[in-house]
Amino acid sequence: MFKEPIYVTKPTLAPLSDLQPYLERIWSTGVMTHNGPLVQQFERDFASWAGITKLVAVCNGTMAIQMAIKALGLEGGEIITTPFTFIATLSAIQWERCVPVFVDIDPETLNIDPAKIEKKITSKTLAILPVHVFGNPCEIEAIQTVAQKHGLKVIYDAAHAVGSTYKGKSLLAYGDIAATSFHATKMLNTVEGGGCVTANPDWDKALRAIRFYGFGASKDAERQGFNGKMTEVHAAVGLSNLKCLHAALDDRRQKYTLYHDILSRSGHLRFQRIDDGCNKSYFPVIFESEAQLLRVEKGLNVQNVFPRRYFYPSVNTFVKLVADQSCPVSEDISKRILCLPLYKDIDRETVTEIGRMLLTLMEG
Ligand code: T4K
Repeated sequence: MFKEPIYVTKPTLAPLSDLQPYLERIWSTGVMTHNGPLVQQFERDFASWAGITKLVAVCNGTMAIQMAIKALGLEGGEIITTPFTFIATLSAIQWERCVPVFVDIDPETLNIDPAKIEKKITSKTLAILPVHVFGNPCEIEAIQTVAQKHGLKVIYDAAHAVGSTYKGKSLLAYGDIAATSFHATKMLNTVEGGGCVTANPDWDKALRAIRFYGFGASKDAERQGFNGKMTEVHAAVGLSNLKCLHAALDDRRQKYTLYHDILSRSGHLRFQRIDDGCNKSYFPVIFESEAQLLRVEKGLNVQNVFPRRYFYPSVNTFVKLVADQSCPVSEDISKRILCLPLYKDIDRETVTEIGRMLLTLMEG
């Protein structure tokens, strides 16, 4: 049994001494927010790190999705999305008065199944909003083909996708707009934070106006907006953490492989089928049944290990929020999937020990 509890994740943090100079700048100038110099620097440095044109830094990942919907003028329409996601995807859609239409997932990749999208398109459909689940790239070409055929916009929920690539480019470069998260639990964190990425200058301009109450360069409000700003303090945390991002990604890949090597010895566990460009930021394990998962989870909890059921329940089953729409694959996987502890500060011995504990519990 571990002395201290081991949770599913821990923030990746740069040494405090790297943050200090940024904070001193803020304290000396008094510029704390409103698109200040550190937010602008974070946008430039992150864009250059990821090899994307531009980033619009915002206050969180949920707001990034909402802003993307607003910038593309989709309010009130139907948006096709995945049920296998965090509730934030749904809430962003609903706050923009859009109707979520769920399309089931591929049981191997855990991403939206593009072959099932077309059947759900109606005259009210305006966009497709897939999620790159656990940083694993969606079937981008197939989604683009359906979108183009029906004149739909594509917004990727890329909350997990920092550090993932697809065909040699950052995964954030795909879609009309990609919305990511810089939450404390994500690969790159600004405490709370998020960002929108688009190659279209008009949408980029719209996003910048929306995040600042709808104001553009003039004093007149150019459009409807709200307060979606990232603060200077959050950008400072992001700038210092950005310097450790490559190392954090390497570390994550190694520990992912370690878990995979150990757990592959069980003939009863299944893993997400991932593309080479996946950032391996999460380690999900799929059990044969929910009963088996609950038994193993309980056993790990006794050893002071606290994995998380991402994502459970399947979002289409939140019946107080959405009309009943059956998605059997997502509902089934949601009940059988558990994400194991994986983060920078967890050492290889602990990963090995958790892997072994899990194998033993499987036998019990
Ligand atoms: N789209 C998708 C697909 C998402 O997964 C998310 C967020 C979003 C959109 C929206 O992005 P944001 O608006 O959040 O930027 C967590 C995160 O809060 C959430 O960001 C994330 N997805 C979701 C998958 O996981 P919880 O409820 O599991 O968080 P919590 O607080 O239980 O944290 C998990 C573990 O992390 C804790 O056991 C301990 C550790 N932790 C957490 C925090 C907050 C720390 O060590 N320090 C911390 O400050 O939702």
